[in-house]
Amino acid sequence: MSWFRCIVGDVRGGGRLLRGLPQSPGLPQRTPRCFLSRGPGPGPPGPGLRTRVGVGLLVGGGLLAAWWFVDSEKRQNQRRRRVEQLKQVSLGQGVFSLLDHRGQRRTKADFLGRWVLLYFGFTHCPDICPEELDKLSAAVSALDRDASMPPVQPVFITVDPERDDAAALDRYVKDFHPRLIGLTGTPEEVKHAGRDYRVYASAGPKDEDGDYIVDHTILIYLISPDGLFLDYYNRMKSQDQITESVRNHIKNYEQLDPQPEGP
Ligand SMILES: [Cu+2]
Repeated sequence: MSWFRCIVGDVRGGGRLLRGLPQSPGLPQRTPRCFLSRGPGPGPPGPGLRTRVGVGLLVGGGLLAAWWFVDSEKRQNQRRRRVEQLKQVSLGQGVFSLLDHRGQRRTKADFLGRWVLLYFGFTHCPDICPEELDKLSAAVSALDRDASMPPVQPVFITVDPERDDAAALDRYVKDFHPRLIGLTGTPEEVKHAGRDYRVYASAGPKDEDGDYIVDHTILIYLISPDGLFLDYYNRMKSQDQITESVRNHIKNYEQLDPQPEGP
């Protein structure tokens, strides 16, 4: 088979080969020069548009996968570093084993994998504990209404195990959030749980009715699904401030840990 070959530039200098241009003899050397060739055919046509797009997509996809891998590695490393830093804070590092308001034994491990808002108080507290638990419950309810947020578990641990048995807690938690878990135990168990969060609690003198007030730390603690203390909220924090803070903690945490949580 024969066809025309066209060369741009000086043939002796190894000019660029063009294929299929019409024959145009007598043109200056630097313009395409075409001549009849009897060599092998031009072969199959070069890569088509579809092939080039396919290759482009493959290369792009490969780069994207590499970027994703590096990025997720980076986030995992950030997460590991943060967990180590939080462990050094050494708040809430121990384990507790207490009875819930239904009489079931609950340990700290039962709450792993869940966000927890934790408050220490006592059911006979005249004003502060109800106010703080109202705030805590309202923050949990606000987060419940946000479909992008995982459920946050509200927990109340008594500092007054003498009066707050499971039955008393059962009556009390109903006044706040439907998911609120009340926890109690022996004085030693309760003291141990409180000490872990550096909670101060001291019962005052009894009045003629045997009633007494317990002076105690007033803080709401935020615990991550790793069981680590992340933040605390004092009485000055409003329900909206708590909600916003918890929301931000959850968002930051999920950015560091893109894997979905287990059941
Ligand atoms: Cu109180």
